Amino acid sequence: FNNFLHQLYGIRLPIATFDHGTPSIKLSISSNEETTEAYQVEVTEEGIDISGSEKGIFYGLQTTLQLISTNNGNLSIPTVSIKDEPEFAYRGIMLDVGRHFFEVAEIKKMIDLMAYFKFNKMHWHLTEDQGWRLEIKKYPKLTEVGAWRDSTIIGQYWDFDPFVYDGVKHGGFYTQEEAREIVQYAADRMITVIPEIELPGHSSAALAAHPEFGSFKMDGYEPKDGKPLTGSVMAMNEKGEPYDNDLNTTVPGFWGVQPNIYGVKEETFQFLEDVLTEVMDIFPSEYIHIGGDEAPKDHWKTSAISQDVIKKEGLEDEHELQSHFITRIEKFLNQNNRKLIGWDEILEGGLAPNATVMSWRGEKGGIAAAQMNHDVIMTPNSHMYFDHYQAEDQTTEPVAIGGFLPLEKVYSYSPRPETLTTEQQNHILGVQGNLWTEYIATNNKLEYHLFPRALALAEVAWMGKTQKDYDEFTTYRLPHRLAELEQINVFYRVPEATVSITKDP
Ligand code: NAG
Repeated sequence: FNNFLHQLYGIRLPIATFDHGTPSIKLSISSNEETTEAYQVEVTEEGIDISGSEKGIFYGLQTTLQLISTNNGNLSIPTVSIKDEPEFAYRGIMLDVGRHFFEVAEIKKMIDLMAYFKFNKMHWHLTEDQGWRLEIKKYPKLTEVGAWRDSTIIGQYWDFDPFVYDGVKHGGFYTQEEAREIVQYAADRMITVIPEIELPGHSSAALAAHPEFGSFKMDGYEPKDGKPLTGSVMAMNEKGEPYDNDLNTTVPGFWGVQPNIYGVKEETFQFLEDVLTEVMDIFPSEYIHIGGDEAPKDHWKTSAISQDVIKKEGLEDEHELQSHFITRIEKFLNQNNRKLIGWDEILEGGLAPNATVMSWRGEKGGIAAAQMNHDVIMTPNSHMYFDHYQAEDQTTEPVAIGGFLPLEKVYSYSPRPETLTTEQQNHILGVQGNLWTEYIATNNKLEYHLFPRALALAEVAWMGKTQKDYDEFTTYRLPHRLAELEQINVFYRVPEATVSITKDP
């Protein structure tokens, strides 16, 4: 609290000491209930009283900070009496560090901001086709090989044929010590870090390091008519040669859906369990995210080993094979007292028995899961994809992945679909904004995509449908918050209605 106050106004306030004459802040624990985030703030001329659980007091402090303003160089705070608690228990932001690596200092800066806006989950997308970002002691090649790519495609991949590359080596990874430091830093700010280790798809970087855990050519498949299978993208490597899109022997420097995925075989399960064991040791979170999205099944269709599993297990098709794969990983996580969470594709072929679903292709997957009494996090790409453009005229904005997501649309989102019964709605644990970083290579741009949209999400997540009010948000709170972001050097997009853009990311 005081550090932030100091950054904002160059002042620190005495906390927990009551000294008449000097306004001070008294904190009292009024609940030992660990999960409750409710708090009360009483501001009188005598001072500021904040009470609640440990978490509640933390949020009370954030509210107090947000109420403070300067008036001719003096700090002022209105006298108020507030009783508050969040609408949703899960209030998240996802950061993709796979497409581009971000330094520990920037992650900490984002965690500080998330805490200030009362987010309590950071979903950390640590592995991708284009980079594996977490040190795994048992498999050092994952970061020696998988954390680096030789070059990165310039512009959108449909802009050029053949692709144009920047020729710049890109990469980086977090040591286990750094990851632990982030976990602790976040925990001190009431934020749980949920790690994501993607499987069975989006795993090219891992498979570049360990092709033996893949499913293609490694287990007896011969290309038809000498032609390799292709994924959604036909590509050239940086030397202008056709990219071996099926084998993925190098870490790809272009985006899209890659065809090479993990193979369904014992040595792969052993590998993944080893990796997850180290991951669980670093991350105490209840949830472990296992990805599950966009895994093309072509290789499984042609792999003798996969087809054998289908036969042996009496499975219908490759979708059921994916479900078999994920259910086996879930069993392992559950045995270790963790819960599996995955993108909504994990519904295909049958949902693993205890899985929580992150609904990204709209709300459909989330609705289906809630109807099956599974827990859900809503993160639809229509309202919660912060990698999308913030202006309708895309030429006025730095290049992004496509899609248009203005502030107001984020604000308008309500995570509990009305088609669900009240009981089913209770399975919607919360909401999350996703920041994919294909086109986000710098800290400034990362912040520019997050802010101010994360502020709208903060109100969606905390206030719920009945309390939030867009006009009030933009008239009273937003300008104040933007001034603070400016003060602490956070890049943000100035919303159209306020002033013209003064900063260029
Ligand atoms: C999806 C991919 C993601 C990509 C993003 C871009 C999910 C769950 N999967 O295609 O890897 O970065 O959209 O908006 O979102």
